[in-house]
Amino acid sequence: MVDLTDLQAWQALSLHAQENRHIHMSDLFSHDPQRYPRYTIEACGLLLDYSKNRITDETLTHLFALARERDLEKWRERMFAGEHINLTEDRAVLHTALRRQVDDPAWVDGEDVMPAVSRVLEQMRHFTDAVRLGEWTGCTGKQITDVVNIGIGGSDLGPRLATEALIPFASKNLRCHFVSNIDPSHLLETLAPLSPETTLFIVASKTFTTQETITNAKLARDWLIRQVADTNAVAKHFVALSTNAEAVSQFGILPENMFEFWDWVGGRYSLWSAIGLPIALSIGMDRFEEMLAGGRCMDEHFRTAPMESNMPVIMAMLGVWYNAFFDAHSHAVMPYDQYLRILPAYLQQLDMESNGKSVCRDGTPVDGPTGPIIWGQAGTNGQHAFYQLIHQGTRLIPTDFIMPAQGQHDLDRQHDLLISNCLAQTEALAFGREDSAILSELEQQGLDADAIAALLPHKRFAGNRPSNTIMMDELNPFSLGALIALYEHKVFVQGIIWDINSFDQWGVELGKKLALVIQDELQQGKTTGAHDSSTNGLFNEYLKRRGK
Ligand code: G6Q
Repeated sequence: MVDLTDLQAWQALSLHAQENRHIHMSDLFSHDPQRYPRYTIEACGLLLDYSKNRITDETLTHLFALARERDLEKWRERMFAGEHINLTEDRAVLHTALRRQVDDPAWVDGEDVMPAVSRVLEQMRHFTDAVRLGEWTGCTGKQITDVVNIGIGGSDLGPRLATEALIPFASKNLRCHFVSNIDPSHLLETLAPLSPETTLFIVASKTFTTQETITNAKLARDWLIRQVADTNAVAKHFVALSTNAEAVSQFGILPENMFEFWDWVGGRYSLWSAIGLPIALSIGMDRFEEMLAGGRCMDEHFRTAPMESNMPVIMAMLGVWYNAFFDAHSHAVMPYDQYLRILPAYLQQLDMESNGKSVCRDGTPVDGPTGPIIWGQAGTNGQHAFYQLIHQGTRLIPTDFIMPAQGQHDLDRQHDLLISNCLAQTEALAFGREDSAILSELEQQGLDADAIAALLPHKRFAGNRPSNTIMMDELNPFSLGALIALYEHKVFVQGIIWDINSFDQWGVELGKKLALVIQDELQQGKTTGAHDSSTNGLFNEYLKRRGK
């Protein structure tokens, strides 16, 4: 594969970036009254306004040329066709099949996977109906009131995001809790107010070997059996979501209580699979399928829309632009909706685990920076904390603002206040504040010329800070599905441009292995001494402080 920076489109883009380095969004807007309609697109109920970016038509032309030179369209088809594009794990990447119409075949290694997808969806429907209607009861015949999902990473963040985001659509009779951390405080604090007779545990683990999840699941199983004094209780209180039937059965969960998924579903792309069971329990299977439909709509858009009006492609290429030519190390996501407060954490995994790579597909070093640091928080909280750095710091931080037009409560005035903050931030970031406005304000305050001159640099807002705004009618299962799929495809496109495998995660695997070594040493009460002096020192200090 040709190095990124050797590509013709890249070189044209690089020259264009140098020539337009000092262009200001104020000028771009004042020269083009049509800039908003020109740089706004809609898909699947989402509106993307990308006009507040440091781009012109020429920038976009170069960016799309780059995507074409990188064969984006071919790679996109390879993904949807179920080819093994996850090379290092020799796997297909087909989470899109999970949200396909069940009569629309999807092939992996010569087999149509849709009958299996459909079977698990039916199993989920049957089970969620039974629990929600009170037909599935705990071991003492009581209705289930609390669901505890035990899982981590991809087996936690997706279902947690969607369950929390869709609380307004949730059953009032069933509360969902999520336990991920191996720190026992997480599970014990969650269980403290719960009754074992009415609690259902979901052990969510693709591999069913993840230390955190299995340790917490065992602790939960002990808690249940001890409290109800019935070793058979597991059958009525534990279900598993996994690809590993053997390990599930060894744990003691009945085969009929296991919901299967497959190795072509990556962990961080798995909320659409059986891993979505807590979402379905919370909002019901019909609503869960609306979420799948939102994802499917975005798949169709991504697959068929020309690049120039393709939302994930546009967002991805803007990210590539800032990453490469504006030294943008991070990308912020600010949902102006409290129900989306988990979104930044979810996208952190989706993006950083996928594109936090430093070698190309063929193992050679990448040619330039890859995935940015993703961060953010639900608005308006961040405005009173870290937005300062986005406005006046030395780094350029492209930011996505997300806003539903309708709030979830009958409090229009307060929703207007929320949204006015969101719009004001995008405006301030793009246009800053003219010196003349600051001067007249300071003069009105009666300050003398020296004081004004001293204050002016501190009060100056240069603006020209880029943002996207994504608006939807309301946050509901369909729009949430479309939004998540939008980001999934954005991450995919960037991976293609950087020529990396967005679908493995060897860094995560390393962490899992290293902890096992130290864990064994701690159990023996001594280190082999094979670590560095810092790790050995901390190990011994830890034992000393524990009185061992
Ligand atoms: C996701 C990652 C990782 C994974 C967790 C949990 O893409 O692989 O976050 O989801 O490590 O793994 P299990 O589901 O196998 O327990």
